[in-house]
Amino acid sequence: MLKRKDKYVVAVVGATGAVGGEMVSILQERKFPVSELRLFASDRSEGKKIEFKDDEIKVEVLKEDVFKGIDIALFSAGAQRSKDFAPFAAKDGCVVIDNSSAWRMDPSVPLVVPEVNPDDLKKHTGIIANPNCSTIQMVVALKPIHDKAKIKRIVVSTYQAVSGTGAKAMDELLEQTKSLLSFQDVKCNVYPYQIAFNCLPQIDVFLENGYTKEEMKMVNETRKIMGDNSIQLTATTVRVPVFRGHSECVNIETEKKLTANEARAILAEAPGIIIFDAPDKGVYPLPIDCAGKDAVYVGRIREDESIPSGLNMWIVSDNLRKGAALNAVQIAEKLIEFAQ
Ligand code: 25A
Ligand code: L14
Repeated sequence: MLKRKDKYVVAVVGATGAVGGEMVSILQERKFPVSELRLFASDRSEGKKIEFKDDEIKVEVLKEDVFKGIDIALFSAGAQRSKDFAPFAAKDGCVVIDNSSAWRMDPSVPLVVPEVNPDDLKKHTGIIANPNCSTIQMVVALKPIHDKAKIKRIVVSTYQAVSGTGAKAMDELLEQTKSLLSFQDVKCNVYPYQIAFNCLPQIDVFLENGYTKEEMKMVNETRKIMGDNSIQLTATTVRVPVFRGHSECVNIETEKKLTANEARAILAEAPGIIIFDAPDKGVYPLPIDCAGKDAVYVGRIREDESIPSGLNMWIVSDNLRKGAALNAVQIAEKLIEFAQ
């Protein structure tokens, strides 16, 4: 457990990356009680300077023995780094909040979205997992409905931004777009096929059951976070040429019938959600509007007329913020609240 202090020594591992950079700015924006910030990345970035408050902090190379004296480490340097280094951090008394898929399904590791299952944090033993971006925004919107009407089945299709893959993927979308607009050949380094002006129905690797790993993360993580293994769920995850902001088309079947208005009223009261739903005025959430914002935006709420009790909705959120860096910092804030 984290010991209560006025201020904490905080580390960001992967600080030069797309999510790591966002973590540094969110710590600053939310006035997180930081006594010292340490930044780590690969040797490629050693000595690079990153601004934090009125200081410039030098990026250090990640090593096994750097964690002594660090209270909280936010990891975002890929699953392999998390597997290799998080145990060393935990051994040295540092609480790890890990943004990768490395530890999420480990039964001894809490998988937490503060609006949904904050109390799971109390059981941590040094490593806490931050869920997958698409899963986070979906459970923020579905938990309040599950509590009122019990969700039996979820069918979700995602439209995911390239920033989920990191800074290199954002460069690839930009470069391919420039090439195509100037009649040059496109180069594919990050994705298997051209992403500019295209959609790719593959995120992460394919598994034996024909689903992608990203799709199965949504299935397994949703059940773990909601604490209900009886929820049936099937997912199709698609990459679209959007820089920032994941969108999701979500269909649910509930035990108790909810009208669209009842669902809207439940979501209007729920934490972390903003409803953008006025079809008569053409109002619904768009990734370009949600980029840089903290909330999970919900719109297009309507009854599924093909079954007795079902709903459709469109859920959008900034994948680098609520989907990653913000959720991790909110976990750290909850840990402080629980600290003694
Ligand atoms: O989420 P991301 O974006 O995928 O980032 C993942 C995070 O995990 C870290 C990684 O650190 C990053 O912080 N990480 C990876 N392996 C790690 C390890 N073993 C590790 N941390 C610890 N231990 P990093 O130092 O590898 O990341 C820096 C890379 O991210 C680029 N970048 C950051 N912000 C960016 C951005 N690129 C575009 N837009 C942004 N906003 C960063 O770019 C660097 O590539 P750069 O501008 O600092 O440098 C680009 C130059 O680097 C050269 N280059 C690229 N790869 C290599 C290389 N040079 C030598 N060897 C390479 N393998 C490029 O040619 C370019 O000139
Ligand atoms: O959190 O968009 O497991 O490429 C791995 C790949 C998140 C997003 C995770 C992507 C992700 C991701």
